[in-house]
This record gives sequence, structure tokens and C-alpha cells, in this order.
Amino acid sequence: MLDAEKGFREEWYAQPLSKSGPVISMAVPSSYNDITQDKDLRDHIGWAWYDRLFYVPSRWQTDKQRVVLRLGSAHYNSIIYLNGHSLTSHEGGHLPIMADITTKLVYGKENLVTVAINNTLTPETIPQGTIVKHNDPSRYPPGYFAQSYNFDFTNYAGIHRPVYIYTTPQTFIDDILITTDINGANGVITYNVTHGNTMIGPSRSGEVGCSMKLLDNEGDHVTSAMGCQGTIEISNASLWWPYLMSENPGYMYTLLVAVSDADGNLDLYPQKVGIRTLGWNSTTLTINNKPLYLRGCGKHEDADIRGKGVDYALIVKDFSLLKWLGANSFRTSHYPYAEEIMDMADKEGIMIIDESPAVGLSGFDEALMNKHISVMQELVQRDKNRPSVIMWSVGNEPKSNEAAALNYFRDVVAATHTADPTRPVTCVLNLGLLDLAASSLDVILVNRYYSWYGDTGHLEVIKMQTVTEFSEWHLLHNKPVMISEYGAGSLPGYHMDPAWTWSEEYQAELMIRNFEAFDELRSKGYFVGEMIWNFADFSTPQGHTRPGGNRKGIFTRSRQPKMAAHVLRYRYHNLANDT
Ligand code: GCB
Repeated sequence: MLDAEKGFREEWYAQPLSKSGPVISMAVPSSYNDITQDKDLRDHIGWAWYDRLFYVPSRWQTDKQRVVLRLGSAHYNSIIYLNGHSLTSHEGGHLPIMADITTKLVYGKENLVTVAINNTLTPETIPQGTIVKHNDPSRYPPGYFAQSYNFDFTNYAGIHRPVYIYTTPQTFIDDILITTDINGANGVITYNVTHGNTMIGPSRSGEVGCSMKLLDNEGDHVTSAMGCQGTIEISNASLWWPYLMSENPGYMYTLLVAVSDADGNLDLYPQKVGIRTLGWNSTTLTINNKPLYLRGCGKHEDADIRGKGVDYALIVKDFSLLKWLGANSFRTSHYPYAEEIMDMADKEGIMIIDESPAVGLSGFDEALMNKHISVMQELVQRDKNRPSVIMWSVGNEPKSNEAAALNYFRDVVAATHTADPTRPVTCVLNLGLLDLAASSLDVILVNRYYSWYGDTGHLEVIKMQTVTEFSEWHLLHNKPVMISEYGAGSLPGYHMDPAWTWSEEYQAELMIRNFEAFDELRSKGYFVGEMIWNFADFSTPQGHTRPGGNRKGIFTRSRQPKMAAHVLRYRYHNLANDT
């Protein structure tokens, strides 16, 4: 039987892990699951231990630098130790973990960071899972258990994003909040800079000053301002536009924020700013006062070998493919994506529906709600300044026909609006018109798999069923609606004509039948977008409905196009020319 607490009992964090037992090399960032030949590591449930020795220069201490440790994310539950002492802990993958380590470091010497990570999902975690225990000793070994969860993608685990140590002066920029607006041809940037200081003794914040320099996208000076809060108006501003909506999509200024104190500390941060406005009413989404139609896809952070680990080459490849398709958007299904991906979206003008890790939630009690609200606040805190983020999604396919869902989603959505009043809030639904979350949302997103999960093989019913259902959603709630998932699995190279399930023909024809429905819905004036499921094939747990993973990708897992990708490319470029 696995002794889950052994590492804590034996204080493995007190010295390098290699002194407590055998260790293996592990890549960071990466999931640990698919890196080795070890099945037990691939399927491991419970604690995994990482450590690393690192040097910090003594000049950081002489220069009185503040030092911060930052992990882009670790999945799911992590406890971090520094030099044998507990430093911080974090619940939930996909969002950053930070700790001030200034006073805990040994300068000019080696330091030890240890991270214990547990990937167990339970009804109390977000996302949820269940540990299934098998107690029949004639059929299972003693203590045997398995993990199951309410979603189909592999619950990859490990340190998924880069780990950095960085320094700031003692007086430092703590946070920057940017909002933007348009005033005729002018752009308006409102900023609020908060700062902190690590100096011992009475607060010196009275002596701290802020100054701003605004640079254009070539680094040329546009204007300057003083003060930690303020508004800057730029005449004839270049706006942030989505890909294919302007000659120069993804235009960003740089707000060079400087915070300084009377002791000569100076902290500088180049904050990217895309000037754009968002609007929404009962039928329409707008950007810079122009109606939006989202042409996109659901994605995953998923790749061969590295699982959910950040991979720079893959990020560039995926954006290159999105642009090749003529897509203008994607949803970060079903969790917040790496900041490196979000940076690319800002820069390339690809709009994001920014989704929380609350996939397939059920059992809506207060404890879960409070956790869910905290996750939304963390997500807004991380991504609030990103022009690419045009909508928050509080979750995907909750079991929101449970009675408690009504108040639960009302409160989670309201808390998200409080954290950010500038963007619409949605939740991706799939249960049908009796869904209790829908009434709280600004935009209704629905996943629908006509002729795949229902009426399998009957492509001829797609148009009727899709038009009927999405018209009903609008009629019932008087809100903009869009389809956030539709699609079919296909095995690349498997051809059947007339179309047959799993063939490339079936996937392509299913899409074309959907397009006919979408065009009819668009003509009604409230249908605001379509997203294919999925951008690429992705890993799932083993199962009899998923041949080598989820095969609904229009690209293979190694990012080669199936027939479906060419069909979608033709449509998206035509749509782009149309709007
Ligand atoms: C869905 C889920 C998505 C699945 C997809 C499928 O509705 O939102 O996570 O991968 O269906 O392929 O079954």
C-alpha cells in the first residue's frame, strides 16, 4: 500500500531528496506523466516531490534587493519549502504561486527549494474527481484505489510552467490595473499603480512617487504622466483590434511604470496596453463599437511527451495554425492557460474566452462556491490587463440542473463582475433549456454534438436541431448565444464515402451541416460565434470511446491538418471577408 504521508513524516524537504531515497531527473516545465517508461509514474495518484539546489549572488543582499519566487503553475495542490522550511502552499493548478523569499535565502551560497505536489481530485477540489476504493481482497490488492474525474482530458500533473526567481528594489510595484476607453478618435488609458515596501520601520509610502511614460509599439515616446493613479488621453490612438479586423491587429502601447522613493529605490515595469472597449447587450457583442462574430475553437494545453508543460515551439506553432485557419479567437477550455500563451494572444490579436478550471462541477454548496469565487478572483487578478481577454467563463458543463445551481451561479457570476466589471461573464452549458445557470450569464454558450452523441450517423438532422435549439435559448433568455463546442472524432487517413463515423468525411460533413445552421442563426441577429471542438487531438484516460485519446481535433496531436482543418479554413477566411 502506498504510504502517502511518508515524505512529510520523514521530512524529505529538510535536505536534498536524493538523501531520502532514489530520485529521477525530471524536466520543468513539463507534466511528469509521459516523460519516462514507468507506467506507475504515468498513472501516479498522490504526492510527487521535486527539488532543486540554486545559488543566489551575495550582491543581491548588499544591494538590498527583494527576492521573489514564482511558479507559473503546479498541478494540483502544492506545498513549497525553502531551505527546509515551509514557504507557501497553493491549491489548484493553472494559476501562479508566488512568495517573497528575501529573508529566507542564504546569499552567496546554495539554497534548496522543494515542491510537493498532489494531483488527487475530490468532490471538494476544482475540478472535481473521486477516489474509488476497491475493498474486495479476492479481486484487488489491499488498499487498491483508482482516480476518476468529471472530464475527459488527462489530469496531467507536475510543475507545468516556468519557475523564476526575480528581484525588485525594496520599494516595488505591487500591481497595476489598466482600463481603456475610446473617446472619438482618442484612446483613454486609466491606470492605478499600487506599491509596497519591505523596509523595516514606519511605512514610508508617503514618500513614494509614480511616473508613467507611454511608448508606442515601436518604442517611441507618446506622452508622460505623474501620479500613481490617473488617466492618459492619446489623440488619434491606435486601437487593439482582433486578427483580420484591421491591418495592424494586436497593437499595443507600453506603459513604462516607474515607482521611486526618497532613498533612491526605483522599480520599473513595462506594462503592455491594448486600447479597446467591449460592449454587450441582448443580441450583440462589440469590440471598439463594432459587432463581433467569434470564429474559433476550443483548445487544450496538450502535447506529446510534455503533457501540459509550457512549450515555446508549440505555442508559436499553434498561433501560426490559428492564423492559417483565419480564426480570431479560442476558449481556454477547461482551465486558465499559461501566461506565455496569453502574451501571444495579446500580441497576435487572438481573442480569448478565459475559462476557470471548474469543469463538470456538481454538488453546489457554500464551501465549493467560496473556492470557486477565489479561483475567479485569482484568474481576474492574473489576466485583467489583457486586451485579448474578452469574456470570463466561470466553468464548463456544470451539472446546473441541480436546484442549488441557481443561487450558486448567481453569486459566482456576481463576484466575477465585481472583480472585473468591464467584461461579460459566461458559463459553458450543455444540459438544455432547464439549465439554472443560464439566467445569470451575459452571453449563453452551449456545447452541442448533434449527430455524434445523439442521432449518431444522421447528419441530415443537424441543421434543424441546431437552429431550433439555439433559437430557443435566445427566446428564453433574450441574450446573445453562441455554440462553444460541436464536432466529431476522426482518425486521420480513415476515409469512407458516403460519410461514416470516425472517417475524415464524417467529421468534415458534420461541420458543413453545422455551418448551414450557423448561417441561418446568424441571419437572426443574436448568434455571436462558433467554436469547433477541438483544435487538435488530445490525451484522455484509457477508455473504449476514445481511440488513442479524444480525436475531435481538426489537427492531429502533432499539429498536422485533417480534412476538417481545410474545410474550416475555407469557412473562416470567407467569414472574415464578410464581416
Ligand atoms: C464536451 C466537453 C469536452 C469533451 C467533449 C467531447 O462536451 O466539454 O471537454 O472533450 O465534450 O469530445 O466529448
